[in-house]
Amino acid sequence: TTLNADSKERTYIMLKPDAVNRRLIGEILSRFEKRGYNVVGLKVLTPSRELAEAHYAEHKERPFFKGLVDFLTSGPVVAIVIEGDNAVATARTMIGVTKPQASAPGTIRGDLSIDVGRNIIHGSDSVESARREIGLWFRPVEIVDFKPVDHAWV
Ligand code: 3AN
Repeated sequence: TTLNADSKERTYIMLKPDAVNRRLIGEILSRFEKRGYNVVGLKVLTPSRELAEAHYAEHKERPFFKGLVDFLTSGPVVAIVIEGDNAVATARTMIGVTKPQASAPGTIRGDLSIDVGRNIIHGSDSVESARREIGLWFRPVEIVDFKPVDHAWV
């Protein structure tokens, strides 16, 4: 089988403290794996305020910023780098929209959440954001150069 030119696109996925507390790590990770994506970076950590604020820097002036940072730093998150064809856009489709109640059934938020402040998962919104966020959360040595043996089954 041949790999197309986009097959190495990477996106940053983060399971927020609500997902970890609700023990949804396996449920959510499995969706990406079953879809055909490779997990090339994975760790559990409780983010510092500095890291959470840097991650959400674009929302600094929004009224919900402090609450968002309080929430993200309240407990462990799972930081994930997903790799595969069109990973950024496909992951966003799989996640749903910002408001869980507007997210279609079948999406991660649409199946697993109802509260915008507790929407369980983050996914980069562009290839450029993905590059920035992966650099923020991972050191290069923490991401593997993964060469799948065969892609015929996905
Ligand atoms: P998404 O995560 O869908 O890309 P963004 O980037 O617009 O959404 O917002 C980042 C995070 O900020 C969301 N995941 C959500 O947790 C929080 N957020 C966004 N809008 C609101 C809001 N109106 N009230 C509370 N939290 C919000």
